[in-house]
Amino acid sequence: MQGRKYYSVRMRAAKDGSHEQGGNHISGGELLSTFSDINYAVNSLLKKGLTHSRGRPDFMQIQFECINEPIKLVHPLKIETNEVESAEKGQALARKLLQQLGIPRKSIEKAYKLITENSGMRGAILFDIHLGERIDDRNEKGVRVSRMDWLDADFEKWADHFEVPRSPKVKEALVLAGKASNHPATIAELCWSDDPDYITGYVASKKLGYQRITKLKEFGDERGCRIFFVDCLEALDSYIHYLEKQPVFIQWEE
Ligand code: PML
Ligand code: MG
Repeated sequence: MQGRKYYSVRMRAAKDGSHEQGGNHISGGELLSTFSDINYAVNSLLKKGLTHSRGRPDFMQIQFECINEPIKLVHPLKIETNEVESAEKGQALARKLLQQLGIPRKSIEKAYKLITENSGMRGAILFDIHLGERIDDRNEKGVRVSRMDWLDADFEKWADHFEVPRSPKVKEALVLAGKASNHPATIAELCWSDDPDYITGYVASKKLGYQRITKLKEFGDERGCRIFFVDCLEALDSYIHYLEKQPVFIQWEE
């Protein structure tokens, strides 16, 4: 892996116009690819965007660019699955985990209010745990964590070992959560899917790992959430730069 040239390959798809025109976000995807695999990478992102449960896109952008910076290797987060009976119980557990991570209760409540008001975003909200306020200025776009991947063979070995589904959705979420929580300013990430057919979500952090919660919303609900609880006000620009630009491979086995 080291010493090879990699390309960041990205896709975003929307319906009723592009994202810039106010269209509805359908799907996004991030990969790192060698030059010889770009064809495969572009096709897999194309398929992802074209066959999405949120609907048929009428706008899609796929782009690739060469990565010139060294790629950071990050270990996967430890994983735990919390089976819950209802979305209500799942959300109560999510709040409890956020409190365990030292986030003030008042900030958690404010964050939930923000989530309810911004459920159609394609990127993430950055929320300062001390101020109890959103601190990015990306409006409805949010911050898109990018330039990251996990080689399938290594992910599949890891998934079999920890008895986790080998699903691309789980892999993508673990890649993103692993990259983000590797930065010291990330205290926690709270996420659930905007896909109507997917109700599992998670609270991720360096301290408690990737805490999967089997139910955080009802089937059919297209409102998703991705919010980072951060402690980084004075270094916001470099934090956003890390999330968007630092190339990362998740790697379990050497
Ligand atoms: C997403 O679809 O955007 C996020 C999925 C989060 C949960 C993945 C999992 O099952 O662990
Ligand atoms: Mg989605």
